[in-house]
Amino acid sequence: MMKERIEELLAQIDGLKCKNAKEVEEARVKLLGKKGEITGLFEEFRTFSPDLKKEFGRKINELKQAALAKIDQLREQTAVEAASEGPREDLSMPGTPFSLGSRHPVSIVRQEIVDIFRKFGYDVAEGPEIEDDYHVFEALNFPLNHPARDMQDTFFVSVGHPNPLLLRTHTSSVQVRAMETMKLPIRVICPGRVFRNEAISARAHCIFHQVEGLYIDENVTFADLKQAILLFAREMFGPDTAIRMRPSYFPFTEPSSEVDVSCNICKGKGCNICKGTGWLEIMGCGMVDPNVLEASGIDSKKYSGFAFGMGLERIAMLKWQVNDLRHYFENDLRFLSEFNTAIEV
Ligand code: 2NM
Repeated sequence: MMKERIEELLAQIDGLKCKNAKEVEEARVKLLGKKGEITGLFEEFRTFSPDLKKEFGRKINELKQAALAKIDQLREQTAVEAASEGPREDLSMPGTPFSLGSRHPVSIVRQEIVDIFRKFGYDVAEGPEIEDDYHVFEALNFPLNHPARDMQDTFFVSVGHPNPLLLRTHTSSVQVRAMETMKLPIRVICPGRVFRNEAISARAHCIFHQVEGLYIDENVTFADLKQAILLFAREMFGPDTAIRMRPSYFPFTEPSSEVDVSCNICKGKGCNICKGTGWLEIMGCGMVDPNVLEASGIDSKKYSGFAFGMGLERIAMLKWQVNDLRHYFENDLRFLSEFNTAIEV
């Protein structure tokens, strides 16, 4: 009786066919479910004498394995068939549109500036945001009592150390590292994020972005600086742009200068963006102080150079008339989506 049932079921399993997953599940329940036929055989088997158990033990287990294997195989087969039989995608339908997003205004101006200087032959260098006092102040000719070295102005990471760690207040530290390591002549542009301990307002923020540049070679003069900046300003703000330089002071340059570009909104006539002056301040610059060159091991008798630096938030403010620095950091989509230069993919 047991022998015939097993053979019958084996034949049934062998010939089992299912059209879909539901039928496979039904077949599984019928054979192997709680009240299934094979389950029933196992219950009967348990009551057998040791002799009969010996006779049927292997066969009944083989039956179970055959059923499991067949169910598995049918499951796979019906899944594949279901996938290929389902309603086909209508390839003539229009795609689902999704928004690509846009670039941050600070990223846009950084890219523009970096692209212009790369075209002029400058390399791009980056450096650490957590710097040491030496690369941010000492090597840049900041006297020990300079206010920038004060806790009020700089975020310190470690104090009570001869060369404390701090968040860089300008990217000039990257240029110091360039002077220490690069072969002369040096042409580098250093974009990066900088940190100053300021109360946050429409006109000040504790985080902002700079691009600084440095050129060192034999016989570099202030005339070279002026020409480089004029060419940059024309590329950046349009071919009719004029520049003017006003004397200024930085610890790391001598002489130093502030650079204005002609206001391309009112064409120099005077408007509320240039506050009626016809000029917009865009950067600081100067001839690298010999002390700065010597600190990084460059012979200031043989070499000279110029350096410049600009704030990206400020330039983006002029370009798009952004009236509050805080917009740049708040990630409000109503602001960010104003700069709809699609991301290049
Ligand atoms: C500025 C203005 C003027 C500057 C100087 C240096 C270095 F490292 F060469 F000394 N880097 N950047 C510099 C000079 C930066 O930003 C307003």
